[in-house]
Amino acid sequence: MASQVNGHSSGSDAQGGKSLREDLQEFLGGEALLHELDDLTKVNPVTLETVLRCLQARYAADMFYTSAGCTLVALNPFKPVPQLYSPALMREYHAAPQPQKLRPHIFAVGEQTYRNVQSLIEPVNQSIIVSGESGAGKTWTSRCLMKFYAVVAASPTSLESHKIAERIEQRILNSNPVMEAFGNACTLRNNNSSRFGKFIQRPLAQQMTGAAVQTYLLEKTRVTCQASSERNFHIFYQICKGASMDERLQWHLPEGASFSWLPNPERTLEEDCFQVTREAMLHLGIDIPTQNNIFQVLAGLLHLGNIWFADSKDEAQSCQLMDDAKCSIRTSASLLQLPEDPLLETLQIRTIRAGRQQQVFQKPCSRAECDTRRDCLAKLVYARLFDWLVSVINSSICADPDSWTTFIGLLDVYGFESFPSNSLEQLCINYANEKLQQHFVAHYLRAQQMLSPATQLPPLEYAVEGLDWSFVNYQDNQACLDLIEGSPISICSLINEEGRLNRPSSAAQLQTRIESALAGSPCLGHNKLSQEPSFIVVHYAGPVQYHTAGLVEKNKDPVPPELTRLLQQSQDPLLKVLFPMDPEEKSQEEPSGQSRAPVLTVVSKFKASLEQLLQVLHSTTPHYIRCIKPNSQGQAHTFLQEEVLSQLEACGLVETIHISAAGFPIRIPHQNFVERYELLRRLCTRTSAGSHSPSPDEGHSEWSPHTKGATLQPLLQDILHTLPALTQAAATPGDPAEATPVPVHCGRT
Ligand code: AOV
Ligand code: MG
Repeated sequence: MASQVNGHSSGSDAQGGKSLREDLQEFLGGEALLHELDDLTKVNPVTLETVLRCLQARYAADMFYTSAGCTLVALNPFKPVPQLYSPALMREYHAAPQPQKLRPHIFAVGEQTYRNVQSLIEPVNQSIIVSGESGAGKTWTSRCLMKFYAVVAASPTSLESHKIAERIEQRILNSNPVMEAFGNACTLRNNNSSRFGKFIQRPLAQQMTGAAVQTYLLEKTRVTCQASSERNFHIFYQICKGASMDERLQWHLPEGASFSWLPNPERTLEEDCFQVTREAMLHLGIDIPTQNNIFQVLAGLLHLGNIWFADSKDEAQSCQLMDDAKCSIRTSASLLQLPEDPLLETLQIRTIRAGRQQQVFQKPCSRAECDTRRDCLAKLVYARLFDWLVSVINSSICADPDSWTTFIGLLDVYGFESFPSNSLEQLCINYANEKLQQHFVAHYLRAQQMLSPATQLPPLEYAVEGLDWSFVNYQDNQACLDLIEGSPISICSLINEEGRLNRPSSAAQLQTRIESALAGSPCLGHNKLSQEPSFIVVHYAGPVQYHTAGLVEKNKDPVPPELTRLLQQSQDPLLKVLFPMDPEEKSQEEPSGQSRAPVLTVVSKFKASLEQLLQVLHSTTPHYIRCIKPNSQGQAHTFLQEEVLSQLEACGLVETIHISAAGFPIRIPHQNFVERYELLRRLCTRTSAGSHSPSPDEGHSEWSPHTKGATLQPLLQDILHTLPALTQAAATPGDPAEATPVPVHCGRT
C-alpha cells in the first residue's frame, strides 16, 4: 500500500504540475485497474458512486479490505478465504517494517495497535472499534484479530514464559466458542448473531499477556421467547443434538423430544457443535463434572418451558397445570434439584407485602402471570449462568486490568438491526450503535475539523497555523441520541417513568406519550399503517419501527423475590453458586405500595454501562473497522449496490474519506514533536546541505513553539524527502505516491 497521500483541495503538487490523483489514475490505467486502488482517499472524485464502484471491483477480485483514511472497510466475503487469515500472513504483517504499506488488512490494524501500545516513547491505550450492521462480519473480524494477537503475543523470550504465554493465549481463543455458544443465536439477519456486547482488553505491552472480557446486556428474553424463524441460544441445540446416550438419559433429553423454547431444531448450523464447546470449556478450566452440571441445569430450563397452566375458573384459586405439563414440572424440578411442590407454588402464587408492618399476603396468579413467572425464573438462571461463565473465563485468562499500564481494547457489539417486530432489545442494540457512531463523529469527523463543541465552529487553529481548510459537512447523529437518551425527556426517560408510575400502562398510552412529548424531534416518526401501537426512530443507519407493547414491563424486568428464594433452596452445586444464601440480600420487591429503594431499569443500567465503555474508549487511540454486508442473503459473489450504498451512507464513509484526504493524518503536540524528531532534524540538516533546510547555525529556531505550520511544513517536507535516502528505505519504483511527503501537522494543541 502506498503511503498516505496529501489530498489538499488543490490536489496539485508543489511544482504546479498534474495532481497526484491524475498521476495515480494514469498509473492505474483508469477503470480497468480500479480494484487495485486499495486506498479510497485516492479515488477521484470521491463520491458515493465512485467509492461504491471501487469497492465492487475489489469485491469481484476477492479483495475484501480497503483503506478509507482512518477507517478500514471490510467487505464480508460470505465464503471461506483461508489464505487471508493464515498464521503465515499474520507473521508477515507482524514482521513488516511498515505494515501499513502492505495490502490493507485487519492484521495491519492489529499490528499498528500492537506497536503503538508497545511504544517506549509514548505508549497510549489503543482500541479497535468494529462496527457494521447485523451479519456484516464484526464477530468474525474480532475473532481473527484475537488469533492475530495470540500469534504475535505468544513469543516472549524464555522458554518457560513462552509456554505460559502460549497457554494463556490458547485460553483466550477458547473463550470465543464458549461465549458464542451461550451468547449467540440464529436470527433473521445472521445465523450466528451476537446477542450480547463484548469488549476485550489485552495488555500486550512489555511481554505481558492476558485479557479481560467485559460483556454488555445479554438478550436474555431469547431464552423464553424467539421471533418466528429465529432460534434460542446455540448451546441449547448443541446439548440436544450432541449429548451421548448416557447424557440424554441423565438430562431427560430423548432423541426427538420437543421443547417449546427450542424452535427450528431441524436447521443444522455449524454453530451447533457441542464437542467444540466442551473442549473449549475444558481448556478454560471448566471440568467435565461442572460442564455436566451446567448442561443439566440448561436441560432443566428446557423442561420448565414445557410447563403450561390452564385458566382458573375462580380468581381465588390457583391456575392448575395442564395435564402434559405435570411430567415436565417433575423433570424440571429434579434437574434443577428443587423441591417440586414449592416450585409449582412459586409459579402459581404471588407473595405481596403490604401495610406498615409489611404483612405478607398470598395471591393466586392469573394464567398469564404464571407464565411470566416461569419465564422470569428461566431468564434469571440463564443470565446468572452467563455472568458466572464470563467471570470464570476472566479468572482463567489472567484478567487484572488494574495491574496493566496500557492495553488494546477490541469492541464487538451486536450490530444495528431492524426486524418486522422490534422491541426493547432492538432499542438497546440500536442505541449502542448510535453511541458508537457518535464516538466516531466526535472523535474523527468533528475533531479532525477541530469543531469546538460549544460553538460548532471551527476554531482558528488551522488559520493560526497558516493552513487552508474547507469544511466537510457530515451527518451528526446527536439529534437521534437526544431522542433516545436526552435530558430531561427522551424515549428512555418516558419508558422509565411509565414503569415508575406503577400503573397498568397500555401500549397505546406509551405511544401517545412518546409522540406528544417528543413531537419536536426530527428523528421521531410514525407509521400510520401500523396495526399495533408503535413509534419510529430514524437512526443513522435507517428508520426502525418499535412496538410499544411490553416495553415498560421488559424495562422494569421485575424479579419476584420468591423466585430468588426458591433458587436458593436448590441442592444443585451450580445453582448454589449462582444463588448463594444471603440473609442480607435485598431482592427486588414486587409492587407493594410501600416506598422502596429505586430499582435500576434495563435502559438505565445499559445507559450507565455504555457511558463507562465510552469513557474507556475516550482514553484510547481508536482504530475503526467498518464491516459491510454485500447482500442480506449471506451469499458469496453477490454485491448488491443498493444494500452497500445504504451502509456507506449510514456510516458517513464518503465524508470520512474527504476529511482523511484533506486533513493531516498525524497530529502531534509541538513539544512531543520536538522531542521525537530532534535527531532527524540534525541528520537532515547535515545531509541536505544546500537545500532550503535550516542551517545548523540557526539552532533550534525552527522548533520554536511559535513556529507556524506553514513555516514548519517545508522543513518537514525536507525531512521526509530526505528520510528514505537516510534510511535506505526501499520505495516501490514507479509508485507516484512515494514521491509525496506524508502530511504531518505538528500543531501546538
Ligand atoms: P456480525 O457479528 O457483524 O453480526 P458475523 O461476524 O457473525 O456478523 O458474520 C456473519 C457471517 O458472515 C459469519 O458467520 C460468516 O459466515 C460470514 N463472514 C463474516 N466475515 C467473514 C470473513 N471475513 N470471511 C468469511 N466469512 C465471513 V451481529 O453479531 O448479528 O451484529 O449481532
Ligand atoms: Mg456478532
